[in-house]
Amino acid sequence: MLIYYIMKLSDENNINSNNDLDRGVLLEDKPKTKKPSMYNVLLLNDDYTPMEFVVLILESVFNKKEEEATQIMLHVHKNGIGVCGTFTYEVAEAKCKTVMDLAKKHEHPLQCTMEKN
Ligand code: TYC
Repeated sequence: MLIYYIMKLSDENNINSNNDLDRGVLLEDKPKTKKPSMYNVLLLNDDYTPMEFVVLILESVFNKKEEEATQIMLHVHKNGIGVCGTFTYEVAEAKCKTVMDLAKKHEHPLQCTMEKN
């Protein structure tokens, strides 16, 4: 666990200071502000999943408006793979599972995966 001190160079005005800050007194643990790792959720192209179904997935699971959902779907259709969102690990995992469950329920071969951003 990291511990930090605030050290202040004594200048003429502070040499005899009784102020804790000026004397380098242990204050507290360093605040933990580490950002979480982020993960891209990716859709994979296939020859059978209807375009309309992919657009519906992008709207309902990834909160995309119709225009952006259509752009992402067409990107995946043309390039084979595309990012539909970036999330923390647990959220990305849950989104992938939702997509795979919906694809299975509707008997489409749509595949969804995730990668570290
Ligand atoms: N290639 C599919 C088709 O022509 C459409 C599609 C787009 C499928 C994106 C999956 O992730 C996908 N019907």
